[in-house]
Amino acid sequence: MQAMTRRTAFTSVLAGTVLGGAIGSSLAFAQMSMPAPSKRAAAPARSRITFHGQGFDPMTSHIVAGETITVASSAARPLKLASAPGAPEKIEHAVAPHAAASLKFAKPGLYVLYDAATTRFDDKVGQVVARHDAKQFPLPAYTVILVTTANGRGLATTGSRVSIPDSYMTFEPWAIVVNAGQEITFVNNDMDPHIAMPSPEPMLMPNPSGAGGALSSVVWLEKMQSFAPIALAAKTGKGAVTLSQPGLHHYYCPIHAVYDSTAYTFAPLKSYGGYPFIMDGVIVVLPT
Ligand SMILES: [Cu+2]
Repeated sequence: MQAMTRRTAFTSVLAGTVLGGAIGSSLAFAQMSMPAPSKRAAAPARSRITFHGQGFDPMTSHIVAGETITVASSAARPLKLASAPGAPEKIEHAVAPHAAASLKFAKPGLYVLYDAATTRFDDKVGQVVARHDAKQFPLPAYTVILVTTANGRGLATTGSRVSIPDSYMTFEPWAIVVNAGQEITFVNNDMDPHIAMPSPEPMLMPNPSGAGGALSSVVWLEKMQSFAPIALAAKTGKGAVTLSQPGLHHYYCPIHAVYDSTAYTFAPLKSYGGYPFIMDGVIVVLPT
């Protein structure tokens, strides 16, 4: 299967790209914040993402501003990389079949990258969703990259409350940024029960050999230790969690979405009021 092929060599590599061309602001940023790296905030470096034709592996990465991520494609068709609104710098980058692109992230922030050929950003819900005209519908192709300063910071905190509306059945807002040790609350305003639990993606897709294996283990452990499933009863069921591990936490509702390990992405379950939106969300935890 083409989608399962893990390429170890590229047939071609596109030249490195400095995003946004904002060299001036990058330099200014480098001068203003170069504190000593903190062990607690050490990012599990995921410097390589593979696009398999339907989805990306891994679906979450955490790098330090100024670092480069290689997006390699094992797909037979072109990848149209695009960034969702809210990213500090806009990304639009085509990656040819079996080629790779180097993306340099100059500014801290949360970057949701998706394949614009099959996936779009929905303003109303604030997250990506599969395009109805895509062959792979209802599977969206997306990957989330957290870019922080060397000490794990560089993002402004948001509110710490996540709610499930009774209309769309998604987690709202899709992304929050909190401090380590800060309580995050969930409120379910929907008629159906929901669950918030860590994404199984790193567990299902380990890379057992080489340096990547060790990195996968770090991510796996981080995810496993992040939090226990939170059951949210119908009509105003509440839950709370406090995360101590800085970094990017991806969670989902296992009642209404499932990770598809052959497609490398999540699938929404039918008969779901929020269909085809994936009932997932991310929590960025900043070190204190
Ligand atoms: Cu749900």
